[in-house]
Amino acid sequence: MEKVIITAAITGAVHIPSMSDYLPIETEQIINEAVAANKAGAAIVHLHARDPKTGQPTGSPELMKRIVDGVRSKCDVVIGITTGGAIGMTSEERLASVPICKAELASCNAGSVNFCFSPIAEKIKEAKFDWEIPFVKNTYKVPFVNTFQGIEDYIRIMSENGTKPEFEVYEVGMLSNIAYFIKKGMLKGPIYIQFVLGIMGGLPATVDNLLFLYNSAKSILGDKFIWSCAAAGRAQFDITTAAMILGGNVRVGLEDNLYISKGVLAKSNAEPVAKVKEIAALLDRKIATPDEAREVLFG
Ligand code: KMH
Ligand code: ZN
Repeated sequence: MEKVIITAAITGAVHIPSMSDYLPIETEQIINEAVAANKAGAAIVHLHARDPKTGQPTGSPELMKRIVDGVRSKCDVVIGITTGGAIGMTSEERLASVPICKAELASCNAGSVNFCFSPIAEKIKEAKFDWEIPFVKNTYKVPFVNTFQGIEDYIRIMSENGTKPEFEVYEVGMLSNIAYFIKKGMLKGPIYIQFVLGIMGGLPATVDNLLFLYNSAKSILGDKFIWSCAAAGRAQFDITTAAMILGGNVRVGLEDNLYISKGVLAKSNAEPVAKVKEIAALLDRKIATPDEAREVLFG
């Protein structure tokens, strides 16, 4: 089996600061977390920007550029930036960092889906910041929009800037959306897919669903795709372990799961990276370096 490419998704745009003091929100903190995750074994980091004072997700290209430059100056990890942004952001906001950062990878969400995390509001007794509760509640009524026109624009703008799309797939129909753009001749080189399970509105995080997506991808796209798997919440380590058994790559990190084990908050992104690296070792799978990941992703 190939080496496992570990991606660390550092902070995301789902969790809110009131859920964990360890969620990185300041720019330097996000940079340092990414660098430490790389030291712990991550070959790729997936980055979102947050307002350094309030932790609110932001599409600010200036902040993203500061984060990307900071990480680049300190290590050679493969950098992937988000174009998913946060629920409610416009396409312009979500895409603004692509031409500014010219990162090696950017997420490209492969279809529209409900992406709800409003139940978080019920668990917060006292919010640290005013934006947090309205932000999570809003996801009950606002979908995550990724139309065909949108996906086409994202692919085109990434291609113009030397950035490879990482397709985020939450539902099986999204694989056919990717196939459409392959047929249209818009995608070169191996297709890179991130299966994201466990989002309320998408496929639940079960081994059956992972197998279903993996087998569907093989029948819809053929064998020429590279895949990784992320799972939101407590299923993170079960599902990423199953993905490694199937020969896939994995994504962990505080974007997807704030806990390192039942009831125990992860104190850093390096912790889940180290844990998944340990599981990989038990499965006899070696870890890819950033350059080895580049070889696989870009040939
Ligand atoms: N924040 C979510 C709405 C991505 O980075 O592209 C989307 C997300 C996926 O986090
Ligand atoms: Zn993300």
